[in-house]
Amino acid sequence: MRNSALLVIAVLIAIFAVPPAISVASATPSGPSVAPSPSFFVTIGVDPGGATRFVPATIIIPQVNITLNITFMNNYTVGGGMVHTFSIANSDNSVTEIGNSSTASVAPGKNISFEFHINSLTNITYKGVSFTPESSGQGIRWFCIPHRSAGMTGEILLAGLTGPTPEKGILIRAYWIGIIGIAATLAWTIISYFIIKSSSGHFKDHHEHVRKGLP
Ligand SMILES: [Cu+2]
Repeated sequence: MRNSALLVIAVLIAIFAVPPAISVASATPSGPSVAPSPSFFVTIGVDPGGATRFVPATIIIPQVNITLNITFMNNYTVGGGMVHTFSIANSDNSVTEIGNSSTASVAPGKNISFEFHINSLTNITYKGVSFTPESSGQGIRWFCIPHRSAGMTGEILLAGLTGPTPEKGILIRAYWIGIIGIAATLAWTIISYFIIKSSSGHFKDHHEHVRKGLP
């Protein structure tokens, strides 16, 4: 009887102790979104074949309220290369807020680094000035001033808006599969214990056998 009491206690401990451990593990991926204001570093180059386009032409940020630090490398120098800019316009296209200075024109073989804060996809802060950036439809448009008409553009997208995030579904599914698996195992252990205990006379006399030195 003392054994079965111990078993019940062990089962109860297992049921109540294991789920929190799993939920802590499954909650971990949501940690970064709790972080106040992280920085995100990206390097953008130009087409290695000399075409007027950015490579890559898409920046996917993991969240808004993030400082985006961009290094733009004008890494095509064949035949003297071309001068490019990395620019973001105000939403009414009247003012080019980022890149509207001589230092934003990047000569072949040179690169520039700058950063701005993305408060939301419709509000960014650059050098202390907040404005609504030109939209690309889903995100923020950036472009090269001399080659915009030739299609030298790019966009900043928010990860959650560009497609489904299957990771979360898998985690929740795995969590429930784990819980059901643990519960089934425990149930089967308890059932087996009582089936064996009630159907076997041998086990009832086990202590007596041990005392007599029998197997
Ligand atoms: Cu250009």
